[in-house]
Amino acid sequence: MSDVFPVNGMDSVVFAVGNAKQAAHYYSSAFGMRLVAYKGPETGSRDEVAYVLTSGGARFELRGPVRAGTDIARHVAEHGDGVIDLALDVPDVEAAYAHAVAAGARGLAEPHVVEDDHGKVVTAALATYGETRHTLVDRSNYSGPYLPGYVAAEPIVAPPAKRFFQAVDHCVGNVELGRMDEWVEFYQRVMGFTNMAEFIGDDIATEYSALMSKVVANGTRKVKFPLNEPAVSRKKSQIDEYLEFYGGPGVQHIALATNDIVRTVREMRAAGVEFLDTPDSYYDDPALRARIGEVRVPVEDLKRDRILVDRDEDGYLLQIFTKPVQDRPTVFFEFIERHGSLGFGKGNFKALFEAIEREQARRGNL
Ligand code: TYF
Ligand code: FE
Repeated sequence: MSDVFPVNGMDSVVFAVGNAKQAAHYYSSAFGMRLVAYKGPETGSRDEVAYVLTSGGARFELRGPVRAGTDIARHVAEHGDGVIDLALDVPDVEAAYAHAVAAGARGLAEPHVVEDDHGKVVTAALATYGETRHTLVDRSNYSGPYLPGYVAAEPIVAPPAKRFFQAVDHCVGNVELGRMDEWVEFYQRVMGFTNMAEFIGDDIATEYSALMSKVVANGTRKVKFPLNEPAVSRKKSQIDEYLEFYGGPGVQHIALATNDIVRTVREMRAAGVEFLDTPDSYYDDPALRARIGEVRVPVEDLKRDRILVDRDEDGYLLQIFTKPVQDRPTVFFEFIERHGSLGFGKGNFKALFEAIEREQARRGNL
């Protein structure tokens, strides 16, 4: 079968933030990322600054306004800090864009070449849920630090001896009530993505999650996009809380792949990152030990660090979730260490959603 929309992987996750200078420091000192590129007034970008940071193959761009009246300033005023672009690395921007637009996607930028002394980059952009976009990027003929217009930059603080994460595992979107299936269908039609087995259906929703979720992925499963919608239930859904405070649909969480979640969590906690708490009862439940069998870390260590564990037919995974990383109860991160499992932690949904709801209640939003 031929892939109608070949994708190599995530190119970068782009954030609009109110104070990019301080955000760059946070992602350096607390997430162990390395500043690699910059643009701003000093480099001829008069209205906007951008800091580009990497950790292994994961790349974040933090864009901030230098003055009022810019699009980034408006976005931040409306949504707070958030993700504006899940940029995709594609081998053929022209073909991908043409396919997407023919399939009904809204084009935001036609394919075009940007170039400097380091070579050429081809990009185009498509609209997705809310004000989020997918820029399509082919940088295979480019050797600069990021894109034309950006200059190389040095790390803000000394990066940790071992990086805390090495890739973006999945990016989750929250959409309005009743719209999830439309967006699943969008990714199927526009990008040829297919549904993955894991989903949160009506049954789980009415029992405890107050949300429904389906996952779409590209052919190689390198790019995975779960999509959530609120479920009608007695309590206010965590998705409704997000939609209210973000001011519409948007990216809910970015999951980052680590190969040593214990070290990652310890070092990030020491740097002041807040993670969701999991009750002792989760670890003391004999059913958990029976369900997960042998994993590489003693359950006592998982308990100390509040790391969740799940097993399915393909293997197991370890995961943990941060609290929201800005003042609004919107975007958060997940860290995930996979050992064969291709899932998203189905066995943890109950404990996870209870932990999220405790936070919601503390904020007065439940
Ligand atoms: O990405 C996932 O599917 C898991 C579980 O609001 C999850 O991380 C699902 C919905 C949600 C928070 C986490
Ligand atoms: Fe996730």
